[in-house]
Amino acid sequence: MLNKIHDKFVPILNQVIARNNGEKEFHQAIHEVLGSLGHVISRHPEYAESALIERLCEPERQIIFRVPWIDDQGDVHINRGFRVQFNSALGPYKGGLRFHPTVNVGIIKFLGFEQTFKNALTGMSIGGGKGGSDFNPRGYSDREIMRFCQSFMTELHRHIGEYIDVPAGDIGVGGREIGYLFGQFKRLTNRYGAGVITGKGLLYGGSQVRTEATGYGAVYFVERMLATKGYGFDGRRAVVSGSGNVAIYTIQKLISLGAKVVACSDSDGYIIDEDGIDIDLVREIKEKQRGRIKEYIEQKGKSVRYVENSSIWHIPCDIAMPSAIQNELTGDDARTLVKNGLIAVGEGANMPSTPEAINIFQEAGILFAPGKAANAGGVATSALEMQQNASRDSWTFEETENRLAKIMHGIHDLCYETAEEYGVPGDYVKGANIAGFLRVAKAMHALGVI
Ligand code: NDP
Ligand code: 2IT
Repeated sequence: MLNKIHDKFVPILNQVIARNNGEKEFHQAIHEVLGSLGHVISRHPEYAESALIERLCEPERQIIFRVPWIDDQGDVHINRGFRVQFNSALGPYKGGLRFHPTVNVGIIKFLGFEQTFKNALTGMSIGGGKGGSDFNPRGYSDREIMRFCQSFMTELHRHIGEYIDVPAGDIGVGGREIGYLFGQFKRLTNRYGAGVITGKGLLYGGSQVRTEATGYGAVYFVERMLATKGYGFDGRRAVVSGSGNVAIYTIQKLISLGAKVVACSDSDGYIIDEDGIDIDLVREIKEKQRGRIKEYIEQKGKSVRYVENSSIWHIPCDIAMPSAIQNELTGDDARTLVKNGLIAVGEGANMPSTPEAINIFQEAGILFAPGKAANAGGVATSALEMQQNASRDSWTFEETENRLAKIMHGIHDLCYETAEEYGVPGDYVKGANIAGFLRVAKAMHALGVI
């Protein structure tokens, strides 16, 4: 169930669908943004001129390449690598790399499109891009991961640079992978060009708080959103999907602000701990041992259950923070959450709620923070890392976290105020899409037809 869009945009959407055959997540992301722009175009007809919207929907450049690598048994594998350089009106392309078996060009395009608006919302000089591979890192040794990353970078290095395109992590790409990728970049170019990639380790040009930034940032956004209704986190029951980078630091921050997080998951199942999730144990299992979330029950015993083949969103909660993958929260899940008394949703992942789910939340008056606003803390802190690299400086944890909190509050307020200004108060989806669009469109308009 997709929302109606302004008549003017129907041919644009039809062209996107025809030109990007079968790429349903990309169509979905474009449809959602076009669905927010009707009011903008009546106020700013100049942004519909010179095919600006059509240009915005077409990536500036798409690179697809072969990634051959050799496993520990000596067998050769071939994966496919991608980098979609979506929009550079506001700055060099910026966005993560995803290593996951579901990756294809349509997934990378949807992520690059979303990234363009997200990065605009931060107010920093970063354009939008995304990349990755259909490589599934699960079960491979460190050496295999290293050889894969080296092969991936052997091609990618021709296309990136501090002033061109600056990748970072996403699903399946964390500190270990960024280290191998940067190591190979450095070797190929004979330069310590730290500003070419973000999410680096603290010893080699990384920033404090980058690891925590997406999760912490999402919680800061939701905190500000709850405050508009006079609510806080204290004593609230929360469910967070996933148990990767975003989920872990979302849970950690929620707990520190007084919420009780009762469940988290991985792609095999979820755990529910009525005593509240022990985040140090989750970190031990997932970050140190690279294990599965079900191992949590072996260590915890009684109050914990592990459930497979069932939706985590059927657990009653006040606050839901989907932090795993796109379209993980369906219309059915949304109905159940609303029935169970939900008050707010903060999307840590990119596009985790289906369009039907979003409609259900909004119609029920649930506070809903869309991913492109709520999870912008990761990329914003990447931009802070770029800033530190360029000035050869490094800031303390406290200073960096203060900056992150300020940026997230600013993004919240921008979305909130834009929604009011355009006659849709409380609609953070439209607020984020309109505010992000206005920044990109103004820059594109000023730069001419390129
Ligand atoms: P990670 O690889 O660290 O973690 C991903 C988590 O999601 C894992 O626990 C994974 O489980 C789980 N997962 C994947 N697919 C499913 C599924 N179908 N059902 C349930 N769980 C699933 O990735 P991140 O935490 O970095 O990314 C999570 C989301 O946040 C993504 O949408 C990403 O685009 C978005 N994001 C990430 C940012 C970052 O800075 N890292 C910034 C902004 C957004 P399993 O191990 O079983 O695969
Ligand atoms: O989706 C995202 O914003 C990210 N994966 C982080 C991108 C970045 O460049 O830090």
